[in-house]
Amino acid sequence: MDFINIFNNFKIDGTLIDYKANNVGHINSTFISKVDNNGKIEKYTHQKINTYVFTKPNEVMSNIDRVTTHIQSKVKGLKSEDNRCLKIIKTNTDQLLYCDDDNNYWRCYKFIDNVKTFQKVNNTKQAYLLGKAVATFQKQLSDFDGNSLFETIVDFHNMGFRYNQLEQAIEQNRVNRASKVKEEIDFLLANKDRGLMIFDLYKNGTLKSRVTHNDTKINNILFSEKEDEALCVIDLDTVMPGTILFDTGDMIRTATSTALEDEIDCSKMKCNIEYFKALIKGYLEIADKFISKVEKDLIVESGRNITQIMAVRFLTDYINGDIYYSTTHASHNIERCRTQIALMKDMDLKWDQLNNCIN
Ligand code: ADP
Ligand code: GN1
Ligand code: MG
Repeated sequence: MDFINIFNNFKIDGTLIDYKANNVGHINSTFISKVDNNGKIEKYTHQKINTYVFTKPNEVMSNIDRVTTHIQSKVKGLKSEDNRCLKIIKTNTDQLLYCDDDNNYWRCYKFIDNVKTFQKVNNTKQAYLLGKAVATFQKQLSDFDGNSLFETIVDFHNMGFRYNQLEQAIEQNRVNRASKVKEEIDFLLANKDRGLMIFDLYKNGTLKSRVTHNDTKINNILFSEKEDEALCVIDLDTVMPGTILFDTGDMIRTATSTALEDEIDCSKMKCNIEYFKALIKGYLEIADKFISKVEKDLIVESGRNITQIMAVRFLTDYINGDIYYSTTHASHNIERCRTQIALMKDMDLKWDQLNNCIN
């Protein structure tokens, strides 16, 4: 990869002085660069879009361009407004993407500096702020026409489709891993029917179609340095029409986890009720004004549901030989699957307590 060539293709004033990879996400390749602009240090994020996952990068960028323009109009005039929304830097030829000689698609954002990111929630305040940020994002886009967005990954949260992928992976058993994970397969197949419910209610119109983020895990949220606000929801590749339960689900999954997604010791993975309470308090302070009764009644179910879909997707990728998510070692995806199953089981043990928090 010739980073300097990539850098030179974007409209950036100043001299590149440093760049380094950021390996936090599971999908794109992210680089943070530092530029000296007449003595002022400025930072940028360059990302190589994973075109195995996002087969139409132009459609992804068209969505992000329109969504960020919309959110920018909502945060105009607020304190630290530049930190509240991603800002795309265009190419020298005014395009949203640069395609390099190897046919890799690159985009660039202004790096949002002086913020913090977390891999898991460490206290109730962070959970509360995360809930508020997700509801604020939904509110900011509540007047955006979702039908005009491209569906960047078709059937992304369609549980039936994800189970078909799992069943196909088991049948093909390409790398002979299926027999090693019988326990996980059995658990997830036993949970299939319940898991289908939310998507079925969305498809039959009981759950309203709205603009959703679809990847509201904690490390996609930027917090202020003082940790008194969650400023910005990033990673907008999957902003599409959906039910808001996809977003409540993923924030519950990641904000209530007592361990990292890839913790090896699953006994450490529990659902933290105090974090859940704080998260929902923050979320409902804003979302209670626009969510319906049926959506609210399914909030706890959404947490279990999105945790389940992640378990299914990690297991599928493990059985397929790690072709979708980035992994650092051969058992990475199955470790991720196991933590998600552990979290589902602990949610089940605490089911009544969780539901009581909503009411
Ligand atoms: P992925 O799709 O691979 O998860 P993300 O867009 O979430 O990629 O970026 C990965 C990480 O890079 C984020 O979790 C965040 O820490 C950092 N990051 C990305 N873009 C920015 C930005 N504009 N400002 C600050 N940090 C960013
Ligand atoms: C991926 O891109 P990243 O790392 O924020 C994935 C999400 C999963 C998540 C699990 C496009 O998110 O759906 O929830 O990993 N994104 C895509 O950690 O598949
Ligand atoms: Mg991300």
